[in-house]
Amino acid sequence: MKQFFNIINGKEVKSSKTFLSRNSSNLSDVIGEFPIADKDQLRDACRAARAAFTVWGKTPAPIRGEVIGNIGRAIAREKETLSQLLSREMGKTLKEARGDVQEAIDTCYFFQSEGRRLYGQTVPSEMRNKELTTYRRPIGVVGIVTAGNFPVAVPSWKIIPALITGNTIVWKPSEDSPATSYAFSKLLEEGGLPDGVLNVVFGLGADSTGAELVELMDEGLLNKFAFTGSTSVGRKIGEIAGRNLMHPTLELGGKNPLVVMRDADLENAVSGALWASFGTGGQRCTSAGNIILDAPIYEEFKQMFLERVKAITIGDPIEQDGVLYGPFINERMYNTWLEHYDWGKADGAVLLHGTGRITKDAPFAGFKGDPSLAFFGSPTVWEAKRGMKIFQTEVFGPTINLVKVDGIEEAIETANAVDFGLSSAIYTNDRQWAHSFKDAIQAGMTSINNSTTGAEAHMPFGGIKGSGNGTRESGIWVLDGYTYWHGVNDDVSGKLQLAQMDTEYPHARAAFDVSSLTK
Ligand code: UN1
Repeated sequence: MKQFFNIINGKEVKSSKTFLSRNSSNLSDVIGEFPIADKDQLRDACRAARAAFTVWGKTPAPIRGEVIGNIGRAIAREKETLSQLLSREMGKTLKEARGDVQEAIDTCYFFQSEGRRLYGQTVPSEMRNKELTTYRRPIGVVGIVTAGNFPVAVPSWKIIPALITGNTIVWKPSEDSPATSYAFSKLLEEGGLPDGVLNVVFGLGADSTGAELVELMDEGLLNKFAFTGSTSVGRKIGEIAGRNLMHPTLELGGKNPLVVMRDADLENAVSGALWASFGTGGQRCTSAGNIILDAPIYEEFKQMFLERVKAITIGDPIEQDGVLYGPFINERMYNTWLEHYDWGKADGAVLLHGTGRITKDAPFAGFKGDPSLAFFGSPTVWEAKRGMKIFQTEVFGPTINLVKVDGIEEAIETANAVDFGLSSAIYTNDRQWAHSFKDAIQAGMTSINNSTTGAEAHMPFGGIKGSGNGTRESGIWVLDGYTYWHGVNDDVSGKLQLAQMDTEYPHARAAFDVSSLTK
């Protein structure tokens, strides 16, 4: 079996405990054995990152940009192999895996040139012979913990901006996709990162390496934390970061609304809703949670949607052709998903489609292959109402609710009636309705006539309410998460000039009374 190691200060480092990574579509296929880094190893990684920061933080930003460009080209060269590994390990389709990897390439190419900008400002001073300028400065050592559903794209949204701005990193990748993360890390190294700039520590999350890395904020070993995952873990990280006066990047859960109005192109809306609900088996933070349907098209949409649901193909996305979605990323996520059947029943929601795990005894017509090899979920559709637990709670898996409303106002109110605010979508051709939605929806991201998923790599990604703490990833906006502003006053007057006190404020002249002209 292939053995993998932590990467600390450029060296491969073993740990005494290990875990296995498996093919999510066939759990008997072991991909490799990975270390569970212990707390001392995490401290070593932080110290290596601290030492490397003194060099990397001072490397000219355009040179750091060259390294980022090299990384982008290395990932582009390995795109196909990396996508195959990603699909095998994590279970998304190859088409989606290629998209995941492409998003990292796009991120590298965007930030390569940012190395030649990273603009500060020149600001006029109120004093003569004095110049004011601002600089973006790196924050220091960044701790990163990421989820397994986007093993390349989402880490790249953190790692690449952190690197271009001169920070150094200790990254704990998800235990669901460690081989993909290891391969990605080697391509990052290949680009020309000095030893210690990127340290990669493997392990589990709760009560393991992930939680221990978070704790190191309290030991003063980290200056910044970035996390993508559940709202409950994000809150804990936010608390620890807060008492250490750090501003973490937190990308958390969602219960994303997709509204379909009475005038919408229904074919297009059904396709968008199906993809938003079941693409990646519903395991995206941007997946749709509630499809909010305008009353006049409710029945027609429901029939069209259910027909498309019955025709979905599910299976191992590498072994079978035409699969829309593959397995659950792991057994724990399957078990958590299964619970929502009880919530729906308890609240009186109507189950329109879905039978839990796909097995030989509970088959699904569109399933290809042997369902006992992994955890595959049957596409599940509920008729639900505002206030029900399945309406309010993020269900990470192939589940969607249809919710009936009457008119744009009720649609927007319903869309906002959850504690999350990540992505959102509306299907309509009415400019006024689209405008009202855009104006009133409580979300960090909105699509008009497209799915809730599929943000482009250079747009601000992030949410409001329970979906995060207002930080944004991607594009120019992410730079604020990995830099602080340094304001510099340069006084060449040769004397002590006091702002506000020695400033030559003008003396106004005698008041001019306009009414004197009309008297
Ligand atoms: C996530 O699920 O954590 O917008 C990220 C999208 C993808 C990223 C999703 N580009 O759906």
